[in-house]
Amino acid sequence: MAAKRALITGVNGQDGSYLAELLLERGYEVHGVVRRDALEDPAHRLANIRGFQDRVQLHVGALDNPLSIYKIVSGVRPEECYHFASSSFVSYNFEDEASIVASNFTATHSLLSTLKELAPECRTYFAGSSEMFGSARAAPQNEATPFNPRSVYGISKLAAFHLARNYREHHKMFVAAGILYNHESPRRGYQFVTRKITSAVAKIKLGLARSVPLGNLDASRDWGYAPDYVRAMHAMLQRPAPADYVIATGVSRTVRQFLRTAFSVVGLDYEPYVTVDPSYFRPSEAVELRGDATLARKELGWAPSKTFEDLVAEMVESDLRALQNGRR
Ligand code: G4F
Repeated sequence: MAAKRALITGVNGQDGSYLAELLLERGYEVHGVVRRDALEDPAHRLANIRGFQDRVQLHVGALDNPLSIYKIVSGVRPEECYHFASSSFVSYNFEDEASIVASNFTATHSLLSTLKELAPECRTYFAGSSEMFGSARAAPQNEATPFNPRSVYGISKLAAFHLARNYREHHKMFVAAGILYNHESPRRGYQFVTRKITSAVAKIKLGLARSVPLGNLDASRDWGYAPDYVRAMHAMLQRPAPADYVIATGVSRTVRQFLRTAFSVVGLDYEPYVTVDPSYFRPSEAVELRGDATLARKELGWAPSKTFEDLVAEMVESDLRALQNGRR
């Protein structure tokens, strides 16, 4: 039987790279979209796919250029498409608004409208986010919880989520959306709090840094393990019919708990090494963001595989190894 063809936008990001590995293991022909600047700085921008890049067919494209997406989809004719390329940092900086809307909403529209024309049978995954719940009315949140986004990031993701639903309901395309809570790994970007902490722990342990500046230590998040979350995405596209699923562990922890756990991996107490910098503060949630993945457990047979402690340890140990091997 011919291998299934999958197209992944943002294949060099955390989720794109784990998903590419999973699909390769399962015998797919994997195509990935990357921006030209990634090819110009492969040591950094393609680091996540370094181990298997030769098995992924890379296409240079920019999702803000509909013609480039049209050409890629027309050449690949994917049977499954996973759309990750977007702005992923939750910024409250109003100057970022136009670019966030362009990468999260307009680019999703370009991709879906192109798939409708060229590959209407393609099964598509859209990456929604717990930020769409924003200032949530209740915890834990599930697929029926009202959305109440309060960052441009959350608003643009929610608009794209409604667009994805529209393509499913109106154009009868197979479009499934994950409403994903924070998911972390050694491939997480350094701007996110978990990686910022684990890379600082590694530097402090090796005497390369003295402290880490952070925002609100009492902020809480439902943190899971990224490779588990890409398993859920793949399972969504294997269902008889498309739907939306919350993917989360159901347990939230504070930044302080993350810190304590990360420093304990190297036998240190966190307190002497942390400074609080108000510039990292964001509006805090009155109701915590914590997900209820009952539907995914029932319909996708999905469950997280890693404990919080093991996730944190894997990230710290990976950052230590990278420094010891001169990679960071
Ligand atoms: O790691 P974060 O920046 O992730 P955030 O904002 O929750 O967003 C991530 O998860 C979302 C849900 O899946 C995605 F939609 C989104 O794309 C991204 O992947 O911040 C986590 C928490 C926040 O409450 C923040 O206020 O950590 C708090 N925090 C405290 N000090 C900090 C810091 N966050 C960052 N980035 N840097 C700090 O120094």
